[in-house]
Amino acid sequence: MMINRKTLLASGVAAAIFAVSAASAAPVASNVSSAAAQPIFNVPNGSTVLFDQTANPGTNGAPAQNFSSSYDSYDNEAADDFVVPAGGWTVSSVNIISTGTAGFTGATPAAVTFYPDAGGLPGATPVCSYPTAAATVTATDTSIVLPSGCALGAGTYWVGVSVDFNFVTQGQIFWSTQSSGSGSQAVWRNPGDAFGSGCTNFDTLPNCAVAGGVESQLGFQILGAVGGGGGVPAEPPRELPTLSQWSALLAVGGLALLGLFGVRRRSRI
Ligand SMILES: [Ca+2]
Ligand SMILES: [Ca+2]
Repeated sequence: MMINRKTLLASGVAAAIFAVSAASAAPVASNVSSAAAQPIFNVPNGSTVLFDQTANPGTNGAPAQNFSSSYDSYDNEAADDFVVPAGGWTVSSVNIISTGTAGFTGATPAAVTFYPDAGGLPGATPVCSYPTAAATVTATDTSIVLPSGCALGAGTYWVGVSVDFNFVTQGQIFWSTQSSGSGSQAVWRNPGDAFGSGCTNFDTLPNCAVAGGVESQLGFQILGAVGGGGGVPAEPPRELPTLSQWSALLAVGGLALLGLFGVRRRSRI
C-alpha cells in the first residue's frame, strides 16, 4: 500500500512538472510548483477573523476544484476542521491559501460547505451549503464571500471548498498545506476517482496521497461575527423579590411560625 502511494506521489510530481509545459496534461494531485507564504488576506468590512490557521505555511497543495464538464470525474473537494466556542459564530467569508498552475487571477464561483464533525471526519449532512459563492482568486490566496451568513453553535465543524476552474483555460487550483495545525488532519475526496486515489469519500490528505502526501493541515481563515450561532443560552438573571412580595413572604412565614407554635402548645395539653 505504501509503495502504491509513493508511486502515486512520484507520478504526481512528475506530472506536475509536465503540466507546467503542457496545459493539456491530465490534472495532478499535488502541486509543488510554489511554496505558499502567508498572504495578506482580504478581511471584508465589519468582519472579524474568527479562526486562523495560516501561520505555518507548508510546501504543497491539495486540489480543491470543480472542473469544467468534460473533466467532471476530476471534481474534488478539500476540507479542514475548526472549533466554534460557546456563544457561536455567524460566518460570512472564508479565506484559503492557494496556488494555481496557469496564473489565473480574478473572480470565479466556489462551493463552500460547512459540515458537522462526525468522529474526526465531515458529517454527511451539511450545516450550511453554498454551491456558487463569490470567490476572488489572487496569486497567493482565494477569498470567498458567502451569500448569507452561516450560524454555527459551539462545536467542531469542517469547511469544505471546491473552486470553479476551467482546466483548459485556467489550469488547476490547489489549497495550500500547513506544516502544522489544529484538530484533525485535513481531508479530501474525488467522487469520480479520476485521480486514482481511491478517495471517493473523505479521507485524510496522506491517505489519499494528495498534496504530496506528507503535510496534513490546510491554510485557511474563517471570518464573520461572534455570536448568533445558537450557542448555549445564558442563564436569565435571577430577579429579587419586590417589596410587596417580601411582605407576602414575611406574612406567610409569620403565619407558619404561629401555626407551628400552636401545634406544639396543643401537643403539650
Ligand atoms: Ca465539474
Ligand atoms: Ca485540522
